[in-house]
Amino acid sequence: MSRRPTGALVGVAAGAVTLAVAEIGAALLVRGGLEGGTASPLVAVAEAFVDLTPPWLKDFAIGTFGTYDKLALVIGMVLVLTGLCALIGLVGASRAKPLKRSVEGARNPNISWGLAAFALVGVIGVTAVASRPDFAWPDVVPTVVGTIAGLVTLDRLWSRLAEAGAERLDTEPGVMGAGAASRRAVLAWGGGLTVVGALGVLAGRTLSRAGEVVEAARAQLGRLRVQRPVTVPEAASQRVPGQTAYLTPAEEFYRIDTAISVPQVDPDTWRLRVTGMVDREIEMTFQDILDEELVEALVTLTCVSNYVGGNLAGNGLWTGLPVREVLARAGVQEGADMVLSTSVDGFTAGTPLEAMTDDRNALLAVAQNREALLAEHGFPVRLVVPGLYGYVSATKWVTELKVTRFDQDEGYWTPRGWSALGPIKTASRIDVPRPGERVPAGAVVIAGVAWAQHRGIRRVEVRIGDGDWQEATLAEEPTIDSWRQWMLTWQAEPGEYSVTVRATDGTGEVQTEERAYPAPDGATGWHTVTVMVEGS
Ligand SMILES: Nc1nc2c(c(=O)[nH]1)N[C@H]1C(S)=C(S)[C@@H](COP(=O)(O)O)O[C@H]1N2
Ligand SMILES: [Mo]
Repeated sequence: MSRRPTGALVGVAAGAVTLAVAEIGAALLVRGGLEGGTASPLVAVAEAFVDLTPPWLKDFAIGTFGTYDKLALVIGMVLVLTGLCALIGLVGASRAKPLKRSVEGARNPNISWGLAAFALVGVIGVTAVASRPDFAWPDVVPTVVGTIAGLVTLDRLWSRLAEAGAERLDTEPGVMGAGAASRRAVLAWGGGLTVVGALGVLAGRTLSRAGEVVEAARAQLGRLRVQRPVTVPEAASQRVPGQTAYLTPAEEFYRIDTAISVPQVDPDTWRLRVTGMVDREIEMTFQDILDEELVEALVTLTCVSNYVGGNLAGNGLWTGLPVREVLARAGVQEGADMVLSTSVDGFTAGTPLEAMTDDRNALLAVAQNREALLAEHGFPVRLVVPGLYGYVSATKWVTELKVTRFDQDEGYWTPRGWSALGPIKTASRIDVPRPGERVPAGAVVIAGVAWAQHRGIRRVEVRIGDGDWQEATLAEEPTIDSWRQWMLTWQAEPGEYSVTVRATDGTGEVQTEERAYPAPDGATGWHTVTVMVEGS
C-alpha cells in the first residue's frame, strides 16, 4: 500500500484507540458508581445530536428507520467519525512543501495541523459529555485520556511514516528498500490498532451495561399488592391470524426515547420527588410505592411520530400507583395546570394537570403485563397516562413530578417543534391482508385494530374500492383506554382492490380523512392497503 492509504489508516487507528480507551474508561466509571451523566463520548455525542434534532429530521428518521432510528444514528456517526479520522490521517501523512525536507530533524508542520484537528474532535467529545444532564467532572476523564492516547498514536505512526518516506529517497528505484519495509510496519500497526480498538469499544459498551438491577427488583416485585386485579376478557381478542394481538408482549412493545444507551437505574437508590406548586414536597422510594395498594389498568400507548398504518403503538396491562393519590398527598396549589415529569436522562414531559388528577388511570407504573418493567420501557418506574401521546405523558425512568404551569415550563419536545398538548387522535389500521398481499378469491378476512384512547371506539367501517362503507365486527372493549380489534369477512372476486378503514370514537366523531404529518401533534388520514384477489 502506498503512503496515502497508510496515512488514512493511521488516522482511523488513532480514532479507534481513543474510543477504546474512552469507552472502557466510561464503563469503569459506571461500574465504580462514579459516572455522573454520560461518560461515554459515543453515547454523549449521539444524545447531544438527538437533543438538537429538528422535528422534520426526527420525523424522517423514525419514518425511514422506525425503532431502528438510534441504531442508524450510531452507525452514521461511526461512519462520519471514521471518515474524519481518515482525513486527519491523510493530513499528517502528507509531505510538507517544499517536497524534500530541508533541515534534517525538522518536524513536518502537517503533523502539527493533524494533531490539532484530532484534538479538536476530542474537544467536541468532551463538550458533548459535559452537556449531558447530571454531568460530573469525572465524566470527562475517559474522553480526555482517550484523546491523549489517540494523539500519541498519531504522532508515533506519522513520524514513522515520515522516516519511511525519507528512507525511500535514499533507495534505488525498483529495489525494495528500508522505506517500504518501515511503511509496512506502520501499516501493520495501523491495522492492528484499528482492530484492537474496535474490540475495545465493544468490550467497553458491553461492560457498561449493568443488567443486574432489573433482576434484583423482580424479586421485590414478587409481592405486588394489587387492589382490583384486571383480567383481560377472552372476547377482547378475535384471533384473526396476522391481526395485532390485544395485549402486546413487553418484549415486542415499540420503543421510542431519546436515550442512546438505556438508563440502568438502581431501584434501591431511585427516588421520586414531587415538587413545585405543592403544599409539601414528597420523596418516595421504590419500596414506598410497592408498599401501596396498587391499581391495574389496560392502556394503549401511542407515539405521536406514528404514521397512518404505522406500528408505534402497543397495549399493556400496567400496575402502579395512581398519580392523583401522590399529588393529593403533596397538595396541589391553586393556579397550577401542568405536571412536568423528569427522567433520569433529562427527558421531560408536560402533562395537563387535569389528566393526572381526574378519574382516569394515570399511573406511576412499576409493572407491565405483571412483570417488572423492562429497562428499555422505564424500569423501575414510568408514567402511563391514558389518552395522551407518549411524548407529553409517558416518561420512563421518571424521577420527578413538578407541579407547574404551561406558561412557565415546557416538556422536552415542545421547543423542538411539537405541540405542548398531545391528545391522541382517532386511528384505525388494517393488519390483514398485508399491503400488496395476494389472496385467493372467496371469503377474505380483513382485520386490524383501532384506537381513540380515553374516548373509546364505537364503530369501525371498511370500504372496498369505491363501494359503500361496511360495518366491521368489533371485539369487546374492556376499557376506553385501550385499542379495539375489528374484523370483516369479504366475499372477494378476482381483481385488484384498495381497502380502506375508518373508525368512529366514543363521542361519535368519525376519524378524519384529511392527511396530516406526525408533526406537530400527530398524523391523521385513513389507512388503505391494496389487495390482489386471484381467481382459482
Ligand atoms: N425518559 C424518556 N421517557 C420517554 C421518552 C423519552 O425519550 N425519554 N419518550 C416518550 C415517547 S415519545 C413515547 S412514544 C413513549 C414510548 O414508550 P415505550 O418506549 O415504552 O413504548 O415514551 C415516552 N417516554
Ligand atoms: Mo413518541
